[in-house]
Amino acid sequence: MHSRTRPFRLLGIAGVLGALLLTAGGTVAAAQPPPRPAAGPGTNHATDDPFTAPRTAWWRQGRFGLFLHFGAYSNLEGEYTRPDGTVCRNAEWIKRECRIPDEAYERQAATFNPSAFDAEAIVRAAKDAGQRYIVITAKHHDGYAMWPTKQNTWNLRDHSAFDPHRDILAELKKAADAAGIRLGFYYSIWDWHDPDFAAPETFPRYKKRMYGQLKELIDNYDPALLWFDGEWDTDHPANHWSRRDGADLQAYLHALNPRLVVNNRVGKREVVDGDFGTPEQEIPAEPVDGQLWESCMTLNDHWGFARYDSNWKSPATVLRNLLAVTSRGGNYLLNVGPDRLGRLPQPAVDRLRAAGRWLAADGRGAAVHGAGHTGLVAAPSWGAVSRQGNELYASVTSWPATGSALHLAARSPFAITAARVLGSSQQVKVTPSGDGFDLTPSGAAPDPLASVIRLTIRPPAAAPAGTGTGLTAQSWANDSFTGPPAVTTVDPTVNKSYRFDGSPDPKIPADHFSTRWTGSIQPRFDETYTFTTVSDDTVRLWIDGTLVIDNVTPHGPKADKGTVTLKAGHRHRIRIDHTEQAGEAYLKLLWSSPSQSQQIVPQRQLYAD
Ligand code: FHN
Repeated sequence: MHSRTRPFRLLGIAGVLGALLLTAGGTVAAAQPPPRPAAGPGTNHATDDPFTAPRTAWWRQGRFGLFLHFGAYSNLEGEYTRPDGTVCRNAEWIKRECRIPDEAYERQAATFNPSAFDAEAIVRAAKDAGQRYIVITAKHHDGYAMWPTKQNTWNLRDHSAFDPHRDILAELKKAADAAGIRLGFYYSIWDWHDPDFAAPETFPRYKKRMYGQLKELIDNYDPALLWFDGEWDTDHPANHWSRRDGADLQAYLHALNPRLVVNNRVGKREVVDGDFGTPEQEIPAEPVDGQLWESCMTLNDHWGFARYDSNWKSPATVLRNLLAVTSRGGNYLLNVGPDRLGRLPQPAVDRLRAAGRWLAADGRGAAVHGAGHTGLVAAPSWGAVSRQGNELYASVTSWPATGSALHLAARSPFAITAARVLGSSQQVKVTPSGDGFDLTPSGAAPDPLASVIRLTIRPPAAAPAGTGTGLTAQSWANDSFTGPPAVTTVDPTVNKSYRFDGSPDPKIPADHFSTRWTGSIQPRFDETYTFTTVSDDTVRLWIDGTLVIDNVTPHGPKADKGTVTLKAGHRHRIRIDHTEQAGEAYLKLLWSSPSQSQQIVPQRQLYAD
């Protein structure tokens, strides 16, 4: 079997003429250089609040995605027999963990022929599962690109036995668009194959090719999301990726496509990196401070296909995980590894379909799609509670014995005006009890996997939305608030991602500056609010003169939080002091309460006074 390589003489001509493209009329137009990202003093890279931005709405409301690990490693289906006859098992790490020599791995990749890859079947499986987005590995650590990249010949078009007229990412994009499913690409920064990756002096050449590949993916397939990986410090080969690299890449990507959603592995998984955190094979016990998050998990025990791995999670486990994640305000990205022909394993399809059937029945999908965390109640032991509008969805995985009650502890006074078991005509008695309510269903659980009681509530009273314009912001070109402020303005929100190069104003250098915000903050609920700051280097927060957050030890990107009871509609005094010494700089102010989901404090609730 041979691997195809492009006619390099054509590249030579193009090289001589520079990056020139023939337009439709045969005239020659200069290729558009990539847009230059905003940079330098006065730049704030935060363009919106991922918790509320239209840009992330599809992701936050979708809640449930399909992860696909598919690459040259899939061709081995999780097993490699060495020349000495010993058998080594691994999936997507098989080259490295089984110490397959480069030429042997390239030789096997040249036989890769996923001829049965059926994009419509894959999209249908995701849709039938109730998954609203798909993330497929465009390039994993082995460096093998699953699209016809022009940056090298180590890809499915130029180095395989696959039909050279097909493009599986284009096929998947077309099928996903037709089905209303968003498509994202996983991209590994760590690259075991690129000859320029390992040495620090050649790493810039690798980065140039990486930027070129990412621009190809964005230009040719318009992904809604980029899911980076392989950002961590490691060796074999040494990974020189830095936080500054991550900051530069984020700016570059958003200059190419401001709508793009990006995960935190674009940097180094800090709370300021990308739009969402990525806990892996685990579910955080409660909402994550300061950043959206998505739990990614395998459906069996491997990311890539392994023919011997039949340890599939049950539909009950998949649903419990999905309901737990949703109730804590997260997303669930569940992985399947297609086999060497590109097919989804039938046991995986069956389990995805079971989850989708449950979501599609009796309106239960509303407990997940568009739902999220509620602070109105304590997380129960018998299941999970999510909120959508004025409906609470009590998803019960431990149904009570007939006549016994489920207790729901309230964290703020609200009323339950109706209660209904979805998929059943049985009654639910709602009784005020202690710190909340007792819910007593009259019959048996209507569903063996999980049963949902929809509670219609009269939520705590809310003061009218504010009319604020933001806080007064004084900034100094020193990190000690010394002398008259260099700049005084009104900031609509406190949402600053200066990263390495930005600052509050073009007149203020990127290092050694300080900012003081003052004014008043107007809550809409009579509740205990949790204030979260995301800061670098230091932060102090006062509400009505009380110090609520005090972190004056210079630090890297960090979330701190404190609580204070506020009065609905009242304008509470607020002051925030932020100092930046050197390196990266951030300051974000978020709030949450039993009735208020976590967000950057919005402009209309801030007053400059
Ligand atoms: O090394 C990878 C692994 O192969 C897989 O892609 C997971 C999925 O997120 N990420 C890395 C391990 O954290």
